[in-house]
Order: sequence, then structure tokens, then C-alpha cells
Amino acid sequence: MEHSALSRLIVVSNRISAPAPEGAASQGGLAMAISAALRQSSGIWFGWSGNAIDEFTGQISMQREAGVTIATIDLEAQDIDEYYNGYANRTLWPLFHYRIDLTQYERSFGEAYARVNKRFADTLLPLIGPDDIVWIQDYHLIPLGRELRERGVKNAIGFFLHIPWPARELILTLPRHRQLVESLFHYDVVGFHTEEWKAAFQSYVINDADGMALSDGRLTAFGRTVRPGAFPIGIDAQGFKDLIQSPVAQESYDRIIESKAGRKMLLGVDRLDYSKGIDERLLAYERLLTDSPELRRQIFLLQISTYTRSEVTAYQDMIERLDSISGRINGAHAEMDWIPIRNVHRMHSREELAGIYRAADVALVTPLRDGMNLVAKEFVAAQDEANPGVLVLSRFAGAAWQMRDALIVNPFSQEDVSDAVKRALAMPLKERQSRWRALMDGVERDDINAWRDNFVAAMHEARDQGRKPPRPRIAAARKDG
Ligand code: GDG
Repeated sequence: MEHSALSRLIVVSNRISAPAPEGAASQGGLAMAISAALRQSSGIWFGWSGNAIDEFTGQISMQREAGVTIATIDLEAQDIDEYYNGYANRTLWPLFHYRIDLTQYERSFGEAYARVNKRFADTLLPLIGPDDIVWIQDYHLIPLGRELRERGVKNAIGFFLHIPWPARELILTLPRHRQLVESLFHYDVVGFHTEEWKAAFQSYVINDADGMALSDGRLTAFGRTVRPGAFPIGIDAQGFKDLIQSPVAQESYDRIIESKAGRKMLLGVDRLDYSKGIDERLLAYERLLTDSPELRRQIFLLQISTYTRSEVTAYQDMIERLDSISGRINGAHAEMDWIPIRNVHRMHSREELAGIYRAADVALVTPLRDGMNLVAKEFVAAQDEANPGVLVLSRFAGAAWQMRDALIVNPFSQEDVSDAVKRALAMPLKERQSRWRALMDGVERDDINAWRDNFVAAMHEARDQGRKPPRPRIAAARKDG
């Protein structure tokens, strides 16, 4: 990629986890992706340290780790409560995952969201050099681009949303939804994982914000123009293949193979979250055991659900519900030498996880709604091509847009999921191999480097194009000229 040598990449995300060599166990999908992306360039990663202080100071701590400059700020406890636990995790997260029943519309949350975004802008401003490009990540920081523009920043600024963009009927339930969307028009590029999330955004802009689509794909509204795009995130495919070779991965693989005792293993790996459809998956599995008694004792499910946001009540309730469902299923179906579900909350290292993926016969990635889902891609990358496992994937994960050779299911239908598992268990080796090959080609091609390069290139193009006179406008709905 030909960009100015002086042009650094500044990535901003709410939470920073230092890009440890292969990622700390607590890193979620976003953090994994950003550390891998920044390891390739001499960039800055700016965000919240994860620490609470009594009063906000705006003091930046700088450190260099694994070739990346990490710049962090501490936040006030009240900000963490109302902005992070509040607006981000109790308002936007459930709403954008279609759970308006769990969405809390507290005015104080919205105020804290605005306040923290201003604080981010004030502290980030002095770090931005004239040729830097600024890439802001995720729903915690939607207004940050606007705040930077108001402080005079003329640099290319892009925004990437890691979660779905919901249907307009849902966004309309959010107080001040127009203001939120208007903020996005201060970016040069706004990225989504899939065409579906992009289309949902465009639908709001055209129907609810009097916006228009230009012939070159850009959108205008609120007197401004933005380029929306679909940039499906990938994994560090090569890095993941290397992990498989590690002694730790080999050891965890061996442990699982031994404990399988010849049985087939179904595997679920999720951050414990209601969007991941874990309860529904367990119920589909119960249905399978009930409807196909011949499979009893032949299979078991290893469900690894690790929790990160235990401070939010919805997550505490989830842990109790999950344990109670899996306990009930085990109580009803287990035999003296067979347990149908291994329900695990413990975190594993990346290497251990790689070995576990490789030992699985079927991966159940069945979120009810998911921006992308990196577990699906990691599972594929970890397989042995001589004997690959089968991916069962929800049609409501962004990943389903790319991973067409998985068995695509409706996670709301227990029968649909249970049928897919039966099909996966019976799938001949040749079919498993050809499906895996096609999936693996995609995982390797659309990896984390491709994601970063495509987004950064789009920011440069949008910036250059913004300097030229605008092209004629054409309304999206009017095709007759
Ligand atoms: C958001 C979006 C989008 C899980 N358990 C352990 C562990 N993990 C790692 C997995 C994977 C990551 O966590 C989960 O990534 P996902 O993509 O599945 O989900 P979110 O965390 O919700 O991420 C999502 C993503 O952002 C990127 O844009 O795909 O849609 O919701 O990497 O491996 N890692 C370790 N131990 C565990 O026990 N080490």
C-alpha cells in the first residue's frame, strides 16, 4: 500500500488491552483484531486503560509494547458506570443486537456518553499529527469523530462498527437517534462488517434523515457526505495456524482426544452474552438427544462460555440460566459414564483454544445476532485438512455472508439446528474436506491484514475524493433517471 511515510495510523478504541504477543486471555474479538492490525504498522493505539480514578485528569500514559505505542487515559468511576456499563453496554449493545426488551434508555447514560467522548477528543487532539489517519472503533465512540472535527481536525477519520447496525424500526426507539446518526456523517468512511448492516444504515439515512445515495456509493444527509462500506473483519490466519503447532495446543488437543473416548465432540466457544444464543443452542442439543436416542453416548457438547461483563445484571442472570439449563439437561440425560454437556466458564489461553478447536468434530456457532463472529473463522483455521470438522453457523452472524460452505442454520429453530448437527455428524470425509477447503481459502484471503488494508485505503481514497468537486447527485430510489 502506497501511503505517505509520515502518515501514521492512530487507532482509537474504548478499551485497550496491550497487544501481548498472542493476546491475553481476556481479549475479545475486537481487541484481538486491533492488536494484530497494529503489530504490522508503527501506529498508536489510544483508549481507556480500564482503570478508575476519582476525578478525570486527561493525563495520558504512554508505553511501547510489541512495536505499538499505547496511549491510555483513566476514567472516573461515574463515567465508567454511566458511559461504559450504561450507554455502551445497557443501551447500544442490546439495541443493536435486536434486544429492545433489555435496552435501558436512561438520560444520564446518554449524557455520560457525550461527556466521555468529549474527554477522549480533548486528550487525543494533541497526539494527532498533520498526516495521520485516525481510525475510531466501535459503538462506544460514535460521536468522537464529530468532537474532533469541532476541535479543527481535518485529517482522514474513519469509523468501524464491530456490531450489527439494526433495522431502522429499532433505532427509532433510541432517544436522540438522529443525533447519533448525524455524528457518523463527520467521518470520511463508516465501515460495517456486511452489506446487510450497511443497507440497514442506508435505509435509516434515506427514510428517516431525508438523505440520498450518490451514484458513487456515498451518502449525503445533514448537509454532509460519508462513504459507507462493508469491510468484513478477519483473523490473523497465519498466526492462528502457527498457534496450532505450539506444544500447549498439542497438549490440549491430546487431552481432549483422550477424554473423548471415541465419541464425537460438538463445540461452542463464546463470550457469555445473550446475543450468542447459548441457551437456545443447549435447548437445540437437548432436542437432538431426545429425538435421536441413537446418538446418546456417541456425542457430547463442550460449551466454553467465558464472561467479561459480569458487572451488568443481564450477564449475571445469564450465567445462572445457562448453568441451570445445562444442569437440568445433564441431570435428565447423563449416565454413570457419560455426561452430555461439559459446561465450562474457565478462560483458556489462545494456544489451548486452538488445540480444542482442532479436536472438535462440529463447531456450533449459533448467535441470534452477531456483527461478524471470529470463533467461526478460528475454528476453520485450526482444522486438520486430512480430517476437518464441520462448521454449523447461524445465518444471523455477519460471518454467514462470507462462509457459505458452512451448514447455515436458523438458531431460533431447535429442529433446524438439531438437523444440521445430525448432517454434520454423518458428513462423508470428502464433503467435509471440500467445504473446509473453500472456507479456509476465504479465511486466509480475507484475513485481518486485508481488513486493515482495505479500510485504510478507503480512508485515503475518500479523503482525496473529498478534495475534488462533488459529482452529480442521484437519489437511490429513482432508477428511471
Ligand atoms: C465483537 C463482535 C465481531 C473466547 N473465549 C476465549 C477466547 N475467546 C475469544 C475468541 C474470539 C473472541 O474471544 C470472540 O470474538 P467474537 O468475534 O466471537 O465476538 P465478540 O467478542 O462479541 O466481538 C463480533 C468482533 O467484535 C470483531 O469485530 O466478530 O461480532 O460482537 O477471538 O477466540 N479467547 C481466549 N480464551 C477463551 O476462553 N484466549
